[in-house]
Amino acid sequence: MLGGMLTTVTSTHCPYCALQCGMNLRPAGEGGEGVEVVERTDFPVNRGALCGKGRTAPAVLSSRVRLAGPLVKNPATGELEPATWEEALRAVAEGLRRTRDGHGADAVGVFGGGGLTNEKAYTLGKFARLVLGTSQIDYNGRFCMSSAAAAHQRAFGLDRGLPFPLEDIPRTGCVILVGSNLAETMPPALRYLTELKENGGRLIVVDPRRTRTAEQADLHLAPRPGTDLALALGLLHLVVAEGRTDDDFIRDRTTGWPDARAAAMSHWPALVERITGVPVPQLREAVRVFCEPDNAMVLTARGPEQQSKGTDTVGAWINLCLATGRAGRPLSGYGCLTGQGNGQGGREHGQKADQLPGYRKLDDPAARAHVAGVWGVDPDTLPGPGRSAYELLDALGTDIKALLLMGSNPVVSAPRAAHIQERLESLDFLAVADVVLSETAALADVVLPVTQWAEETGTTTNLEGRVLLRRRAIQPPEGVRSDLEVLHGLAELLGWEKGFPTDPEEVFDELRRASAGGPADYAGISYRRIVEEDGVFWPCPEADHPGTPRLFLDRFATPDGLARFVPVTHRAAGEETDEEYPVVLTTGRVVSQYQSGAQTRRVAELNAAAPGPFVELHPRLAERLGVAEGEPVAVVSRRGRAVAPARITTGIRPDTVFMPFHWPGEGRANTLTNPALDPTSRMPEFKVCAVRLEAAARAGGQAPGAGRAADQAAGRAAGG
Ligand SMILES: Nc1nc2c(c(=O)[nH]1)N[C@H]1C(S)=C(S)[C@@H](COP(=O)(O)OP(=O)(O)OC[C@H]3O[C@@H](n4cnc5c(=O)[nH]c(N)nc54)[C@H](O)[C@@H]3O)O[C@H]1N2
Ligand SMILES: Nc1nc2c(c(=O)[nH]1)N[C@H]1C(S)=C(S)[C@@H](COP(=O)(O)OP(=O)(O)OC[C@H]3O[C@@H](n4cnc5c(=O)[nH]c(N)nc54)[C@H](O)[C@@H]3O)O[C@H]1N2
Ligand code: SF4
Ligand SMILES: [Mo]
Repeated sequence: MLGGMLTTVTSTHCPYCALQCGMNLRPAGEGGEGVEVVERTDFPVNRGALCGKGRTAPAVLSSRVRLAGPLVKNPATGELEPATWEEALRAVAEGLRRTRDGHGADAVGVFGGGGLTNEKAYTLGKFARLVLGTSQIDYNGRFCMSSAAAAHQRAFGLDRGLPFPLEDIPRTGCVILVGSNLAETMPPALRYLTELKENGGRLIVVDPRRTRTAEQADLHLAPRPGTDLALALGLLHLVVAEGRTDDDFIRDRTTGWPDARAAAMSHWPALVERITGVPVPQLREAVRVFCEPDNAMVLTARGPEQQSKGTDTVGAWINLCLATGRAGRPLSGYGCLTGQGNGQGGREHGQKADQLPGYRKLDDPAARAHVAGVWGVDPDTLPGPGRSAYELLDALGTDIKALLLMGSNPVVSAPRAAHIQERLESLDFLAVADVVLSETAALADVVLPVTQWAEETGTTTNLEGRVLLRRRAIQPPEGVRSDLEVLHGLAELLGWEKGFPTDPEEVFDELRRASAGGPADYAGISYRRIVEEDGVFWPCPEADHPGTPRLFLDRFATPDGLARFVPVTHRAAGEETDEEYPVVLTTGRVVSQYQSGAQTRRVAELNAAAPGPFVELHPRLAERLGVAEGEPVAVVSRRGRAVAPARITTGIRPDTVFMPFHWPGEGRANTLTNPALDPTSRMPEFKVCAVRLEAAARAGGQAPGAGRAADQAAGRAAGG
């Protein structure tokens, strides 16, 4: 049952992706106890447009699909059974305390999410460091945009996904969109690219698949997955060879060009064609289209970033921007299209292993002193940096014996998921706070059901760095509590009477103070300003500061104000194809499901549109394998085997197959993926691993050797 009655229309934002579309909610349902989404045209980012996920988001508020009350595992039966909140919170506090007392504070881990509001992410980080005293906290954003974040830091001294608002895109001359399928992952944002073309600007899309986004492009480059680094270096080589560098910009605004230039010059066009599969004439055309207009942008998303060389890859695209003077100037620059609802804010306020609020570094003594001051503790009591997300999950059951998880479903979304599932099962104690019984929550000792977007207030920071307010439109049902209430209750049971308020605005005001003077400075932002100004762009250090929609126009955020070229060279993926595993698997998304699917797989309309997993493959590969459209294909990697129906299309490279990762079970793409980590960002290589294919119907046993023959066929197709 849903709670109290809603009387007026409430302006708020979508619970899902980083576009954070504005929407209005109004009462719906027989007794007016539910809500429905109605158009909100006054919010500039989406101007009323929504995708199907946003439109149907209220369906997850229904008692039919959500958790109604806490669950505690009965040790006798191993089954989760209903419990009171008092019992559940006591069980969690007890589980965490027992582990800490027996094995030390670092035996307790915390895993957060980029979907959590700023208030929740901030409180979760504070809870881990103060109440639990553990260094072992990280979050799923590590799996998302961490490589772009690291490259941003390295080149510009600051990481904000887009250094300019989306509204600048239609006014530039050319956009290179690298590994983003915007048409499916942020549909209302496609408008910016359409307007770009209407204004005479050009669009280049880099994707191994001819996606709905690539279909919009003037030029589509389809590299072999995992070769974007070589591609960007090849383009930079041609920029130099054709005399298209902006030497004044390089001299006045950057450092490190000679080394970066030398590194690029060893990537000859013919070599780059051989590595990437992109023909030299297309490379030349891309350089011409990018360099001819006065302004241009490069935007990356998960394609080039989710690689074991993602940081260097993004670095190479940044180098291309810097060498051509397309950064730190109006209508030009590099940006990363962040993914999760609070993908930007969630990486700024301390749920990351090495971080304190305001995007401060945990190992910086001044940062520790400042934040400890706000928290009223001795800086020496703050733990140091911990492990990255995959390393943390991989340590479950060994070094880390208890875990508190809030806002992620790693059983479906972590790389090498069968192994991670085993690690989760081997824990002494697992507590999960979620809105539904996700695949990960189902493994927990205690499940804490929490309120959802429309039932609570909090801020998110969208992909532009615009801080927004989501507002409560409806009373939550009886049996659930907010994440802030959960952390407050646990803190109290663990001896912290104060310091964990449950009122989001009170938390935000503390976050403002904690972030003051840091790189992501929210000090001047208030709930009231956000509402009055359609969001406020950080940094915003003072109440009378206008916020900063555009960064780097005068100087970059490095100590000397100059952008830093980083010399990078191409290297192989963590796992290359070979005779046994001759095909490249890449993974990603479809428009009608979100992430691990925990929420969207519970919405009938979305399931009708995207009912299950599939393996996208080229007709040539399908034919040699002997599978027809819709027939089951087994995809086998060194980590495991997944089976899903074939979806045959000429829109993919013949040496590559694609699987979306939204489903658990037999078709789980992450059973296959390789957790090779980027050395800087610790991003796992979701976008590249080596697999072989088998026609699953025949590989079952009746025809021994058939699978093997099919593998070899796949190998020939891949080679050809
Ligand atoms: N419908 C929907 N929308 C979403 C989400 C969702 O789950 N569903 N999730 C949100 C989140 S958290 C994120 S991070 C964003 C992600 O948004 P995107 O990055 O747009 O999504 P992906 O589908 O992961 O990857 C984009 C493209 O990268 C391509 N690709 C694969 N390998 C490579 C490669 O080696 N190089 C290049 N250049 N491209 C490659 C894929 O073919 C794919 O078309 O979407 C957000 N929006
Ligand atoms: N193979 C492959 N794997 C990938 C990717 C890929 O491209 N390929 N992409 C990666 C990327 S970019 C991402 S971002 C991750 C995402 O993968 P996950 O981290 O699994 O993200 P979600 O599915 O959004 O999980 C969020 C969970 O938290 C719950 N939840 C939602 N809101 C709240 C809240 O406010 N509080 C609490 N307590 N719970 C909440 C949801 O119901 C859901 O169960 O997947 C990664 N995995
Ligand atoms: S594009 Fe993203 S924010 Fe907008 S409605 Fe869809 S999921 Fe929600
Ligand atoms: Mo993401």
